[in-house]
This record gives sequence, C-alpha cells and structure tokens, in this order.
Amino acid sequence: MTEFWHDAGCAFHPVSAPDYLPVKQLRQLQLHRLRAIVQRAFDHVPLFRQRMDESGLTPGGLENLTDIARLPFTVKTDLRDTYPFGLFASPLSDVVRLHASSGTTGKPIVVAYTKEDLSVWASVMVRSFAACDLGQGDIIQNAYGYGLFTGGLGAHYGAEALGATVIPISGGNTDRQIMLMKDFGTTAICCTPSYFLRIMERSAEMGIDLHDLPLKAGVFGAEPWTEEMRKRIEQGSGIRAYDIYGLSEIIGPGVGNECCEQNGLHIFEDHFYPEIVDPETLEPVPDGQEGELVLTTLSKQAMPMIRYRTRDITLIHAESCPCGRTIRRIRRISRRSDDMLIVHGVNVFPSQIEEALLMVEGTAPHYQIVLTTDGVMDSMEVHVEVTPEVFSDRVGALEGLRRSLAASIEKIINIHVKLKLVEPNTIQRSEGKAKRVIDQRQK
Ligand code: DLL
Repeated sequence: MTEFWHDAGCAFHPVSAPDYLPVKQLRQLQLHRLRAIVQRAFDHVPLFRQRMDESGLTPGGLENLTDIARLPFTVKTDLRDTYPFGLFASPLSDVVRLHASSGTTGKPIVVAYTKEDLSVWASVMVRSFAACDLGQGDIIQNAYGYGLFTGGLGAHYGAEALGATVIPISGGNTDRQIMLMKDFGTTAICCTPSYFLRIMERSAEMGIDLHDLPLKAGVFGAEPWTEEMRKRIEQGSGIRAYDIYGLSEIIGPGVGNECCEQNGLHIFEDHFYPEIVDPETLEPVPDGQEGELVLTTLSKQAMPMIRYRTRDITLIHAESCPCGRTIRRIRRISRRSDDMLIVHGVNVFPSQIEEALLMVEGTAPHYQIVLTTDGVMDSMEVHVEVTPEVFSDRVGALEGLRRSLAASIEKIINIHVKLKLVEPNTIQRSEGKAKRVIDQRQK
C-alpha cells in the first residue's frame, strides 16, 4: 500500500508512521521509555548506578523530560574503561550481536545488541530509507563495509526489512561496483560520500555516465561532508544525495536521516533522545543554538546509553519540517569538537577547508590537510587535486587557480594557509571513511 503526502511533495510511507506522531504523544512516549531505560541502566550497569548514587539521584526522580538534564553524562572513555562488556545491561546469553569501532589507539569500543535491539535498528533503517523515498522494488547496493563496522550490517538488515533487493557488496573493488550497478540496475547506493566520489571518478574513466543508469539515490554518511560536496555529487551523477547519521555507541547508522527536503536530518527520537549542550559548561542550550549533540537511547536493551556525549557539533532546528514529520531535525554534522585544528592561533575545521575548496571551479573534490611543525607553531598545508583539464592547461592558469583557492580559504577561516595543487589521482582514495588530515607534527 502506498499513500502520498501530496501537500509536502514527499512520499508518505506507512512504515514511517512513528515519524509523524503528534508531538504531545511523542513526548509522553519518550518520557515513558526514558524512565524504563534509566531504571534498567541503574539496575544492571554498575558504573551508571555509582554515578547516580554519587549525585543522589534515583530513576524515580524523573518527572518530566527536562529532568534528563540532571542525569550524568556518558563519554567514550567510559566504554574503553569498562572494555569489553562492562556497560552491558543484558546477560551475554541475551546478546545476539557485537560490533566494535576501531578508534585511533589501543582497544576498540564494543557495542552489543539483543534481538529486540536488532529489530529496532532495522526499523530505524527502514524509516531512513523510506525518508529517501526508497521502498520495495528498489535495488540497494550496500557498499558500506561489512564486519565489525556498523555500516554494512546496519544498512543491510534495514534494506531487507524495507523489502528492497539488497546487493551486499561491501566497500572496495570499484570496477566491480560499477559493473554490478549497471548490470543489476541498482537504484540506490549506500556508502561514504568520499567513496561515492571514487565511484563517480572511476565510472568516468570506464566511459560510463552515471546519468544513464537507473541509479537515483545515495544514502551517504559515516563521515562529515558539505553542501558543496552534495552539489558536486548530485550534478556529477544525476542522483539525489541524502545524509544519514549514526554512531556505534548509540546503534550504528539510522540515528537520523534526511527527508526529501534535504535540509537537516530527522532524529528518530522515539528511540534516540537528542539534546544539545554547550561543550564548555555542559548546560543544555535551546533549539536553534549550536552545541554538542548528546543522545540517550530510549529503548536499547543490551547497552543503554544515557546522555552520551557524541562530540558532534550541530543544532536542533527550531522550526518544523515542511515534510510533515514531527520528529525534530538536526543540522548536518560538519564537524566534531575533537577535529578542531589550531593553526596560528585560529580554530579551523576540515569541513571549512572543503567548503572553501569546492566553491572554486577547476578542483577535483579530493584534498588533504597536512599538519607539520614550524618552529614551535603548528603549520598547515592544504593539498588539493586539480581536474585533468586544468592540469594540462598553461602554468599561468594553475597559478591563478592556486590564488583563488587560497583566497577562498582565507575568506572562510580568516588566515592565509599554504596551498599546493597536486596532479589528478595523487591523493589517496578511500573505500570507507576518508582520511582528510595527515598529522606530521613532531610530538
Ligand atoms: O559511522 C555509523 C554509520 C555508518 C553512520 C554508516 C552512517 C552511515 P562510527 O564508526 O561509530 O559509526 O562513527 C560515528 O561518525 O560520531 C560522526 O562523527 C561521524 N558521522 C557518522 N555519520 C555522519 C554524517 C558510523 N552523516 C561518527 N555526517 C559520528 C557527519 C558523521 N559525520
């Protein structure tokens, strides 16, 4: 059965019904679930109980949703410190799946799911795909990595539960991705936006125009990307590029997703309660104001996360979305509090560099930021690939491009940075999360 939400121009899928709950009912549901999950964590997770006891709090003290702000935060090091299973609220015999995220140093962080958790996960992925106007009849090529990373299996079971046909190809082997995309008539692809850029580039080399294929949508996430990158992707391939957000600690992909408006990501807040806090004072800030996203899982059984500090910087849109969904939206996540670089005393985020570079014609969307030590100061050099057309042009054209790029960056971050134009195809391509910053600073 397919109904249409004519007014908003967005297809309404019955599977997305929870996205449209009346706000009052949604808040009641959230409070009900919050009380139950806090009780569960209190009863089964020693670290959480200890923190509650220290603050003199009891689960029974939660009278309304704003009381959430009195609960203790959970941070990534809590997962490391209790490695591997210390935050589980279910006995291992009820845990049917483990995932882990590699992290930069040492042991990974481990996350767990009961059968019910997996079905919630599949349901939020179904709602994510439906928000991208995908459904039964679609052929979804899942190029997120399968394995301990949550992207592969998360998207896989969601796409199956949606009733779509899944191609479980995982990341990499780009030529084969393109061959199957063409031969199987793939209508949607799931991967990181940076990997899709590689697919676009390789298709062009193979003489295949993606505009000619049935591919109509991309469900891109797992790394920050910008509006400029979306424009490049949509114009270069003829698809609609949707943003999907999630993190292992909360569930994996499917915490939030864009709808057809492509203006912010709806958080599936009947399962994941969002707050924005000031990263310095940790005080909640009102909707519309930027800060750090804090998420509480409202239904996760195996590993409830209470007020998890994501480090992702965003805001909750104060206005409702024209699509009709009542679940709130966050602005796309373009930076994390821990990926801030300090160059000549100025705070710089990699996404600002991406935005500046892609505003200028003649660059390929492949870049890297190389950090080095210059005396006692940190120094930054931006490497950006030029398109083959520009590269084969006169030296004067290259110098002109270099100057416009430097000016574009300076306009956004207010400092002059060193910029190096590099030959086409020299910056390493990613199959998963792109590595944008190369840190060569002396430690
Ligand atoms: O990246 C889960 C995922 C898989 C999301 C596939 C979307 C698609 P982690 O490896 O735990 O989980 O990394 C989570 O990645 O805190 C953000 O900093 C970043 N991230 C995820 N999605 C987005 C996005 C998966 N759409 C961390 N935009 C998060 C910006 C994102 N950053």
